[in-house]
Amino acid sequence: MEPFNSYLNFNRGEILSNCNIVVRHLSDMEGMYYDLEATQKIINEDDRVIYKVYNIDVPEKYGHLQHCTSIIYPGRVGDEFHMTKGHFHAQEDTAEIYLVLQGTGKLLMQKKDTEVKILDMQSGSISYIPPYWAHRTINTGNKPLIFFAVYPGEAGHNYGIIESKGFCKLIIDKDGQIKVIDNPNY
Ligand code: M6P
Ligand code: ZN
Repeated sequence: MEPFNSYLNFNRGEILSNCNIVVRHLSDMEGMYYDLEATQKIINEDDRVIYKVYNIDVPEKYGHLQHCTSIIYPGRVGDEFHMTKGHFHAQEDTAEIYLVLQGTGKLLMQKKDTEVKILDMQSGSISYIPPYWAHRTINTGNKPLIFFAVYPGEAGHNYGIIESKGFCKLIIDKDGQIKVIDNPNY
């Protein structure tokens, strides 16, 4: 394989070459926000885009490094802030790094024994997600949250556990304050 450059628009988070783009509407995340009524209402109205991921094409193999940008648009579903689905790595002993370019948010992480860690995300923050921690990103601000991620080629995504149980904590807007609460459905 030959070396190559890609180009990132720092303001918009878009990568213009060598890329595949994942667009996640709310309907792609049904059941992941705890307010099911609010979810259904939004899906029926405009099924808004919650986030996009610009993935640079690299072989999903040991020795390579996957890298991408994610853009989480600001907003809430009910009182829960816009967020990614969240995942464990299919190859669980693989780590990941997030570098925030713009916006503010939280990085919610959880191990299988339900130990939880939440880190702040803001422009310039570099978060290290060690092996074995599931990770979800939440936009708690009123601008897009844009971050760059790098992880091992073979890591893969395991969504199953999160799709069925979610995380044990939720991050919500309570009267204009960012609050971490227990997930009533966990
Ligand atoms: C980050 C990385 C990607 C991931 C994306 C969206 O950019 O962790 O691997 O795909 O966030 O998160 P999710 O896949 O959980 O929807
Ligand atoms: Zn990951």
